[in-house]
Amino acid sequence: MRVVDQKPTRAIVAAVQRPGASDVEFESSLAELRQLAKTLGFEVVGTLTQKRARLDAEAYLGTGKREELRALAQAGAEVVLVDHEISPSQAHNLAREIGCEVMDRSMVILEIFHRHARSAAARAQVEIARLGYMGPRLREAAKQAGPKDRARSGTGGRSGGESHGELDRRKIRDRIAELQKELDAMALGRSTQRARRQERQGLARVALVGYTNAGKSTLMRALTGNAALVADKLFATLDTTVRALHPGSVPRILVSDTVGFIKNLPHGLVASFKSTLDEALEASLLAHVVDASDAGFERQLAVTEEVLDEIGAKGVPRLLVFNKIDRGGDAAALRDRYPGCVVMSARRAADVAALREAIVAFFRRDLVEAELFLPWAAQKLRGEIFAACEVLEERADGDGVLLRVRGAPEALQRLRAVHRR
Ligand SMILES: Nc1nc2c(ncn2[C@@H]2O[C@H](COP(=O)(O)OP(=O)(O)O)[C@@H](O)[C@H]2O)c(=O)[nH]1
Ligand SMILES: [Mg+2]
Repeated sequence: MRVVDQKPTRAIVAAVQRPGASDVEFESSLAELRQLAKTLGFEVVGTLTQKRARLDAEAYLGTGKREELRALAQAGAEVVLVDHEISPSQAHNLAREIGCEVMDRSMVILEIFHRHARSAAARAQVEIARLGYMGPRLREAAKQAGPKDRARSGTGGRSGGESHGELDRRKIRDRIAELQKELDAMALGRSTQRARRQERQGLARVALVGYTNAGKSTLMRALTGNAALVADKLFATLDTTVRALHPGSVPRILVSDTVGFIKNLPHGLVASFKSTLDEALEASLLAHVVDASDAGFERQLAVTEEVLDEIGAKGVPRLLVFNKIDRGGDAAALRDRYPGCVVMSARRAADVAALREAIVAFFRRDLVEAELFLPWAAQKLRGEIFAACEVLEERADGDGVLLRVRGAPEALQRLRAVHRR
């Protein structure tokens, strides 16, 4: 939706605190929304909150607060992010009154999922959720457009008396049905997907999973540095959230940053969240990043593991990473309780180096030695072999080169298969 280049979109976060919500819950939800906004590349320039028994039926905030928000927005903000799911008419009225765009929590989250959806299934699932969300909003817009709109109906091929709103509603319904059919067909084609996955699993891939704000993107940057984007054709469709570990290693290890878990995930978005997370299944190692300084980390850890099981990642090996230990948490107790875990701070270079070592060690663990014969006619494969394996010895041998290599069994198998083609 917004392409962020040099200048980030300035956003204001606005929220009503109802009597049921404790200060801690309220603050934590706001902090999460700010982090979600940052994930979208927004710069949060202000926050406006109000204690109120009920959300204002007309425009979410009370009249006085709306005035305040308008002044704040006019001082330099392009979008207001509301920390609730609000109705289309509330959003519409608020936007009109304060004179800038309004996004509610669901819309912010949908935008993030949209950016993370890679597989055809994830894209279809997110699109369905987006259409479900957009539907009522288009209707609201049509209603606001009012009689003018209706007067034009009956022309231009529309059946008599059908307004733009009704037409859009029908189009959306049809599109959702179509996407649902596609999804069903994909479910039938699962076995081919699995095969493709296995092929990819032969490559060394580690996916960072965990809650929003745990430090995944920070660790991603720290682990991959300014390494060039991965230009492997297998990953041509992937974006900047996949990068090579830097400094490099043999075999080359790819790190991917997955969509974060969200504490306040609107119910209607659960299915699209899970489908978007399914890229984690393509990794052979999941680095589960936990904010050790968060009082609720144990519950977050449990929820993450549950959902990973649900999407079929139960068998994928884990590396538990307790991050932000500089902010709090008991390192000794964590090491004791979760054997094999890494306790660290992304702010300490030595800790990042230790995490890198743990990841490299994982992929080294089950490397095997093998000999590959590369005929002179197949020298194009050389680069691929050197990227996937450590080459221990190289000997010219009659019709080609004999390479003694060390690599992952799956990678060796894949190379042999390509070789034979
Ligand atoms: N104190 C501290 N802050 C961290 C650490 N790692 C990340 N952060 C901060 O936590 C916030 C969320 O980090 P981010 O990487 O965006 O989290 P993500 O949502 O999991 O991708 C950012 O403000 C980071 O600067 C850490 O080890 N210590
Ligand atoms: Mg992130």
